[in-house]
Amino acid sequence: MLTRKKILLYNPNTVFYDMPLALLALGSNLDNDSYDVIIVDGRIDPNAKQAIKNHIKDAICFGVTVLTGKPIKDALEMTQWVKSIDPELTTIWGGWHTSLFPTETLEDEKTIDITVQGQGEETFQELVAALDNKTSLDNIKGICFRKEDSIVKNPGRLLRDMNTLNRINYDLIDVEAYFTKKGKRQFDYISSTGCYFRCTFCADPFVFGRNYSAVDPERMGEEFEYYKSKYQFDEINFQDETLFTYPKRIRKMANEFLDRNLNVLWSGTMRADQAHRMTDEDFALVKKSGLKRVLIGVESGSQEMMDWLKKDIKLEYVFEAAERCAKFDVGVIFPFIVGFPNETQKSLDATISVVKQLNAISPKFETPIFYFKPYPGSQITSEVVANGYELPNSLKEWASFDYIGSAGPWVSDEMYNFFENFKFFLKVGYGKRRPLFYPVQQFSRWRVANNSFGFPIERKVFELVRPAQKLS
Ligand code: B12
Ligand code: SF4
Repeated sequence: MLTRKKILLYNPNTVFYDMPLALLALGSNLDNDSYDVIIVDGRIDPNAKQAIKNHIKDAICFGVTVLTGKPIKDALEMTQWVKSIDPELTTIWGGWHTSLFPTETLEDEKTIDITVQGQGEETFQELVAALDNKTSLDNIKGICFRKEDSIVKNPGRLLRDMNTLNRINYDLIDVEAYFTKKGKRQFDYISSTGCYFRCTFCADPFVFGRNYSAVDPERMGEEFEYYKSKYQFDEINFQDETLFTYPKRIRKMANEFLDRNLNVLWSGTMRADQAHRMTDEDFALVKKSGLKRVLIGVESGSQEMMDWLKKDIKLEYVFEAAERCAKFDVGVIFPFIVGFPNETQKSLDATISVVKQLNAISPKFETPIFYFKPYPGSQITSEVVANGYELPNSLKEWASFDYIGSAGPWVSDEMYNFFENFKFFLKVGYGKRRPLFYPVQQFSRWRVANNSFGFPIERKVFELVRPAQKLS
């Protein structure tokens, strides 16, 4: 019997424990008879280096998935370490950061041999075959690579229909280890790639050119029946950019769940305009099929600001979505962003007001507020850069470009302090009811209603007892 060649894949360290869907997608689309895929996850494997070392000798390549920000630090250290052990092993970086910075990444770091742009399954299949057979990389679409002394960028690849890709083989990871780390039997899944919309703070339109592809609901029904019997999860966490793009598809998916008696809870992303297009019967159906929570990006309470962000959403749709989710007992996370370039006090006040109104509708609503950070690949970022804002220009600098605790220069200290207090007292006042803390919760609500955050002694005490966790 021929021994299978090894493909080593690495997910860098971050603090959340979402399953490494990118690496699973790559590994599941390689020929199982020829290749043995090893996924090492810096978040799960206590000794990731040793895990890599065990396989490095027989590996064809070392692939890393890379998000912009702190994960780059670990990705970089691990790649340099791998190269120091085996300088001949081809190292490949893929994911959002290298989709945004194909050539720059290679220019900056000699230990990275190839970067991959956009959807990766087919590109990786071709890359692995070329590396295995020692053939040319010249015709592989969607990559950037070193050739003699120069860096070559090949043409991009069109988005492939997700239905033509293989079912994800979750046995490539230790699924139970993720459940344990998450503290719940929550299964991660992505049912679509890309997004049709054009929000100016988001990189998706740049990376996928406003294209979109989704798995058919019938196939999802079959897959989940199989996965559920195998992994016994309670919840499905959809990682799609916009899960509710087509109400018809979601209706079919919900019916698949019900017909197959899946009996799971599920969560995913929904836009307010998509909620507007759904009927009450649709809401009743998705609820019955297990919908637990949706995430609806609002970003701003000001219609003017929303229009500037090209959200293509009317503020009234947000309230309509909120009322209907409350009616059907569906939880909602409504994320907001403050501190956009040139954002006025009027716009901030509008956001504060909408946040308060949403919290008053249902105890199942959350309104996280983020500070605008010019993530690369978005229209706003291009504009601020044209106006003199300097983005990091090395991988090392990108590794410190983390969104927690590092608001953009458009956020004054005063504004930052206000929102940190606002967020804290919102959470205390409108969070889980705790009879023992009833007076504190009521006082917090008063503080929020009156924007009165002087002497935030409650916050100081809380932070002393439970210091804030860093994101990544
Ligand atoms: C899960 C997730 C996370 C997880 C990461 C889990 C992990 N694996 O480490 C957590 C919760 C930690 C996270 C955090 C953040 N995330 Co996030 N996250 C996602 C999300 C929802 C899903 C990612 C995913 O699994 N996709 C499914 C897989 C199959 O797709 P994929 O990752 O694109 O992989 C494909 C290709 O990129 C390529 N590929 C990927 N890796 C590799 C590697 C190789 C070797 C090859 C060949 C190819 C390849 O092939 C894959 C298959 O086609 C995406 C949105 C989305 N739908 O993609 C946002 C997204 C990636 N996150 C984003 C952002 C902004 C953040 C945050 C800043 C906070 C926030 N507001 O969400 C933080 C900070 C990140 C950091 N600096 O630590 C942005 C992109 C930012 C960027 N430039 O990197 C996205 C795109 C959301 C958005 N539209 O703005 N995130
Ligand atoms: S923010 Fe969401 S809806 Fe807007 S472009 Fe990005 S992925 Fe699409």
